[in-house]
Amino acid sequence: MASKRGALIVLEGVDRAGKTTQCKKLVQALQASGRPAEMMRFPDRTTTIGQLISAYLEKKSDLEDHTVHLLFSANRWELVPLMKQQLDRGITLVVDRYAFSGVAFTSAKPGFCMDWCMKPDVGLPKPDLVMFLQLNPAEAALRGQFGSERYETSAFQKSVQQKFKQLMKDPSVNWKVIDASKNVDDVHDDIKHHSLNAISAAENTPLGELWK
Ligand code: ADP
Ligand code: 2DT
Repeated sequence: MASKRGALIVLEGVDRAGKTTQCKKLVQALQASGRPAEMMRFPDRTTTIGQLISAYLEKKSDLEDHTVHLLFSANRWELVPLMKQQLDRGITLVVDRYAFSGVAFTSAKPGFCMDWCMKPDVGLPKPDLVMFLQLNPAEAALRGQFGSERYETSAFQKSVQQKFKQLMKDPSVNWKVIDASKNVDDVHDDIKHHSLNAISAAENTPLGELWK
């Protein structure tokens, strides 16, 4: 009998909402309970495309806005074969940002519509669960200052938050909003609860295609 597939679980949210902290904790908890799991993050700055993106985010290079949007998408597509292979092997993937960040960040720039921004990511592996870590800007500020990378300003993050709100209206995606203002362990409990449900459901359903 073929082994059951792993689930594709994505964490999204604004800057400092706790995405990275929670992805790591979820992977550890899943592994500790005997469920194979691996963490991924986008952008994956280790590939050749990822290095171009990283230089752009660090403001070491400038890239035209459409071009960098397509590079972010290409950075996901280049990892699709590996993602599918791991999911097929029963490994659950816990992903820090995905196509939703892609659309929210680019469509927050002047002159971009969400429809255009979604197009390059149509057909990517569809997450079984997308958790949006909700945190208001005042609480995020208590967790530290903005860094110096591109997009790390409160005005831009505010527009990004609005774009995420619009994306979350799409019923074709299994969104769950998580209250990220709670302490790390309580947030983890919520995330684990939704993840275990998604892992069970994914075992009996084929992997979907995003926005198709
Ligand atoms: P993100 O990946 O969303 O930007 P991080 O996981 O890097 O967020 O967390 C940002 C900062 O907030 C870190 O210093 C982290 O230790 C802290 N942090 C994360 N989760 C919480 C929480 N639930 N309560 C308080 N501080 C938190
Ligand atoms: P971190 O590495 O700190 O998460 O920041 N972004 C991300 C985009 O503009 N488009 C995308 O497709 C993705 C995945 C969000 C990465 C920054 O890059 C932005 C913050």
